[in-house]
Amino acid sequence: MDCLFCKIVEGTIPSTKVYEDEYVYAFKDIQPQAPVHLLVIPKKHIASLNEAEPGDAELLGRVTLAAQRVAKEAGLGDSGYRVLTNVGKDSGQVVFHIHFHVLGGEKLGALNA
Ligand code: IU
Repeated sequence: MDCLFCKIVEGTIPSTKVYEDEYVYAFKDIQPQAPVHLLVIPKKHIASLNEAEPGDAELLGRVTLAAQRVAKEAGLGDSGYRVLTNVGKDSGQVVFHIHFHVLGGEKLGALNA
């Protein structure tokens, strides 16, 4: 499958990894929108939240908890942070492998800014 994030998981495209387990991979965004900007993804290819199925519930729970983990490890546990996933064209999603942005390290702007 020609998916950039699948290739990052496989290691054929380099990334700066911050966390990995059997199900989840997390790395630094190459164009950070905040002092801390990480991406947390399931290793399984799911195009977006729109394509997630009931059987993905546990996996998405793992991804969410990994987002908490990398945020805390980046020092954001007390200051707070934002976790978001873009879904489809109106959101601006450009990579169609579901990913959760973890943003923080400064006071973040309004959600739809
Ligand atoms: P989006 O939610 O699909 O819009 O976000 C995709 C993100 O993937 C975006 O923040 C890019 O900077 C980031 N990214 C990356 O980290 N490494 C890459 O090789 C590519 C995009 I292409």
